Amino acid sequence: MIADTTARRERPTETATVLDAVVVGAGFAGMYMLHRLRGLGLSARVFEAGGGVGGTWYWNRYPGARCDVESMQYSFSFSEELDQEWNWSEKYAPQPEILSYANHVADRFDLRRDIVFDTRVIASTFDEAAKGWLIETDRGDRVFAKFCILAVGCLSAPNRPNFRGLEDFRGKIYHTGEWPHQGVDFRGLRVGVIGTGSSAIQSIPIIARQAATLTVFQRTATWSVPAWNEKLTPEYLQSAKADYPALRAKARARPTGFYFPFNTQPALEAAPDDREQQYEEAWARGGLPFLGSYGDLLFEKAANDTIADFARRKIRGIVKDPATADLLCPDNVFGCKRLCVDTGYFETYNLPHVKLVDVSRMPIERFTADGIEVDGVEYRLDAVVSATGFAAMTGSFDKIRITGRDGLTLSEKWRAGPRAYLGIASAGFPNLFMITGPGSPSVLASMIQAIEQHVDWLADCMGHMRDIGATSIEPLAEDEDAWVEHVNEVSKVSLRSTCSSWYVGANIPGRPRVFMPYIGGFPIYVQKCNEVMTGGFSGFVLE
Ligand code: N01
Repeated sequence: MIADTTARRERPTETATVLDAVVVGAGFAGMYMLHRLRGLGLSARVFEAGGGVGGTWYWNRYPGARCDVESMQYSFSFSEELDQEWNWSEKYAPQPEILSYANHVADRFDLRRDIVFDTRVIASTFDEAAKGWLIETDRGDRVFAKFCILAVGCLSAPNRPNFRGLEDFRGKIYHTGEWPHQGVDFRGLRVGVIGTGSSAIQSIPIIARQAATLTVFQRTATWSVPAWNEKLTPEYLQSAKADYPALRAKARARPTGFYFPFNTQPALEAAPDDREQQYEEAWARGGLPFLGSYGDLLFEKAANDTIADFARRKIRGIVKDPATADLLCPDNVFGCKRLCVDTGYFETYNLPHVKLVDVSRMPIERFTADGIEVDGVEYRLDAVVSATGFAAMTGSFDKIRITGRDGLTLSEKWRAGPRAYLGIASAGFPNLFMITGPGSPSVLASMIQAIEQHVDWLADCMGHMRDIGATSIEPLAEDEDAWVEHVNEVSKVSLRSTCSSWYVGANIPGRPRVFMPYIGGFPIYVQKCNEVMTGGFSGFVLE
């Protein structure tokens, strides 16, 4: 039985509304877009499937959910007053606090009056004659807008593997990305967790504290670094805020869009003892910056082997049972998949009621009425947590029937992989924009900084169109092709393109294998976007 997470409020249907812009999604991207559209004096409406703002942080309420970018940097930078008035309580903010922040932003900028909640956009169709979009929702709304802006998120379409026998299972199944708002009480239950990505490694230690037994089904072992999360002191907050704009500027200058100490020296040029010390110190600081220990870790396999060896030794040092430790040691490139940041993940496997089941060679065979069967063995379970991730980058677009020129749908156009100029717009779909779309740094940068850059660019673009009296904008196919080619070429330089991650769509059978985010670095990407703008929107046709 799949757990239900939402209840919808009643409201009248809209059928004759005409707007300058419709924004799909009220996560951080949709909220800031609405704010900028209002600033331009444009009429706008946001449709949001959830019952509140916050996007990812609205849906992902699983135990232990928190950010892996330091909270002082995981926030909007567009308002110095907002920066100064908000106080984060921990180095890595927990999900409830990030959701409170999203609600605070919505209230502070009076956003809610233009957001329609509990409403999913199901179709968006280009009207050639009117040069605009007809947007349809699952509540029967039909709204016309000149611009349609997709702020649908990169990790928002849950991946629910179609295991045999799912409907036979008598217990409850919860997806981490659609967690019940009232929470789940696992006390006394035999719980199974499928998956060992970020969502799983954050929730497993906490579920283990409640459950009678916990069985983790692992297909691929995960690289994870301790968070060493801590409370933020008033003194720290004060010193960080003393020159917040400088911190923001330093962050924007980094390939990741967030700031942390980064050692550009190659690992292969360091003496083994120095390297060991460097890794020890970086491990003691913890988090994603561990990957910044040396400059060549994601470019040279031999360099990567040094950090992978170190991390495997750490896992073996934590996990007492050697067979379990072996299973938990990844054999792929360190940081190839999104690196996880944990609190007590590996330690959890030392608990007597926690068991790890390898499903790499023998996959989950089926669900039974009483549990999950692997390799002829039935694991008896009362509840299952599906931490199986998302149809990343394109899944949220696929959920909407987006029809552009000549009846072509975006899903058809993207069948062999996403194609978008700068990850912002796609040829054949005039006046349709995507925020942090495939082909932009998006998930490889700090999401809020990536969102702000896109929204600012789009607002400037729409303001420019208004000033020159243009009513339509669309990328040129040859510029889009060149950009997509460039995104692919750049990805080959990084070891990140070498493993079966969601970056390349390989977590879900049947998806095309294409490296989707732009890995050339945030500042280079920003420079390209700025050049396009100062060059009179080169690569776009404006009419
Ligand atoms: O999803 P994932 P996630 N049988 O795709 C396994 C962000 N995020 O929700 O690796 C068995 O990473 C799958 O196995 P494999 C962050 O960017 C951030 O954890 O494909 N197992 C994998 O172990 C992150 O990267 C935070 O072999 C199956 C797991 O399920 C992204 O969201 C927190 C399976 C899915 O892992 C996604 O993370 C949470 C099957 N049929 C998320 N199908 C922060 O800290 C899938 N799996 C900010």
